[in-house]
Amino acid sequence: MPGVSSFRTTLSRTTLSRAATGASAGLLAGSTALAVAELVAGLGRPASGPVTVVGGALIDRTPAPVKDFAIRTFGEDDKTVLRLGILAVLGLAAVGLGVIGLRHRRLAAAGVLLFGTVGAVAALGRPDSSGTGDALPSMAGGLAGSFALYVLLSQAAAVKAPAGRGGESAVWDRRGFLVAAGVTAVTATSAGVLGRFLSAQQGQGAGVSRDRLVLPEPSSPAPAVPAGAQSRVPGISSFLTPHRDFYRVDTALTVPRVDAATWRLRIHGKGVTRPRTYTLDQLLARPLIERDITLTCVSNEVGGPYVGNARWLGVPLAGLLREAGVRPPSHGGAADQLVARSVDGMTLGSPVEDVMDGRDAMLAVGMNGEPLPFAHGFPVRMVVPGLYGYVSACKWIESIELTTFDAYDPYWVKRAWARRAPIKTQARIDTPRPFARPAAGTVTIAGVAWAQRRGIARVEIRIDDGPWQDADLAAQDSIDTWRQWSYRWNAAPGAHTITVRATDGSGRIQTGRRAPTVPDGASGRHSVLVTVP
Ligand SMILES: Nc1nc2c(c(=O)[nH]1)N[C@H]1C(S)=C(S)[C@@H](COP(=O)(O)O)O[C@H]1N2
Ligand SMILES: [Mo]
Repeated sequence: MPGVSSFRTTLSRTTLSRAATGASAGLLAGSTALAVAELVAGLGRPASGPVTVVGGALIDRTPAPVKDFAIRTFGEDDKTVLRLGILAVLGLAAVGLGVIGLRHRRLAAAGVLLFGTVGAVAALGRPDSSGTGDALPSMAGGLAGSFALYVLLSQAAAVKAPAGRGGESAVWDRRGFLVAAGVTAVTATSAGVLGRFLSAQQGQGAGVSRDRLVLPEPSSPAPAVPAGAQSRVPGISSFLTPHRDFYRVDTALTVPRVDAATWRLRIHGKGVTRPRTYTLDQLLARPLIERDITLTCVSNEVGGPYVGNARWLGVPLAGLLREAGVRPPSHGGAADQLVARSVDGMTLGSPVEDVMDGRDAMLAVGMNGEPLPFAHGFPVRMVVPGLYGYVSACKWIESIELTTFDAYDPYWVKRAWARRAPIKTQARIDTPRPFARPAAGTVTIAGVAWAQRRGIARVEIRIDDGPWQDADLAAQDSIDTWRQWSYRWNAAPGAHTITVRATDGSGRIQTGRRAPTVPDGASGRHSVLVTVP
């Protein structure tokens, strides 16, 4: 029956094109919502934009193992993946609301408002929220999106209405929808572009303040890196890590761009008899130290990439604390925990005893001869040799509070990580790479080993189940830096497992016992499987 089949085709075509109309109305309204929200955020505080605050809220609620998985799998792209994920979910929701709205226009418009409200609530819950104004971008976006969806769907309803009436008005109504869609698209695009522009403008003061910053000479310069500290073996990590290769781990979806001119550091809390607030110029006027220090992330797997070595320039932290009246617990001080807080609301807690025990704990302003890059904490961050980053290396720092471990758990400690986390001795094989196929004969195995505060005294290599053999150590720079090593191996054909272990300066051999990164750092030995053809 040709009549029926042609009827069905017409029906399904109509249904399809109706659904497509609803979906495009939804997507257009969703884009409008996001663009208007970005515009309002750009007028106020860019970090209060909906994708940023919802992403931040999700990061804070991600269980430690999942976060570790994300870092492991996506590495430093984890934030891009999260952003794209949020946009994908929003896109699907927008399509859904658009289609639902074909029948239930008010409900769909209310749905868009609900998404705006979720964003507003997330914004107010951010630790760096600066008040109710942070809810504005999401609310404005929600309202704009809701209005756009209602208008578009009204036009879409008009597209349907003329069936059975005059063909002329059907044409007119379809045009009405297209016009409304076009106006919405242009509005959304302009709002989005303008919002981006305004956000970029806001970061400019910070950029100018960084460009203008001239770092003073250190009163205590770092000794020159010993000539023999940098091995020439191809494929080994360079002794000083260039900025572009330096790992970055933080929860910031948008890198905070802090204007050095308005930046302040406040020192206060338990046992602080002289609370003080410093400007950057005041800090820079003090005697500065320059030191090579290797930074390590607790999320670094055995053999992983989250470790880097830099030349830091900064203000000794112990001196500032003493001036504020702080004494370490061993000298009767009341506070045993120093909580550093950043402009984005991150908190990190270090033992007061450690930062005052004579090690080069500092408020760093320079990294490898330059002001800190924004991603690494401009204008000021903490660096404490011997402690994992999450219990010491606060970037974009804005205050230091003296308290106790009993009284306060900082960010990561609330999320299953240990209160105290000194760095574990580790050695990493940089070359050959896993599953490499080096030719038989002499193969140079090389890598780095670290045990900040203790130094590296020995590195040994084992081929398959053979005996441990001493690797050659490159010169040691300081006990706070990693140390390169290499081993010339006479490789015979076959599959081989190369394993490495280090001994620290106190004579302790790195444990072979495997531990995951949570709660206080991975342990175990790095090994690499290669095939010699
Ligand atoms: N404000 C802030 N500071 C932070 C973090 C963070 O998430 N926010 N992460 C810490 C962690 S876990 C590490 S390992 C180091 C990493 O410093 P980097 O990114 O400069 O290598 O910064 C620390 N400082
Ligand atoms: Mo970390």
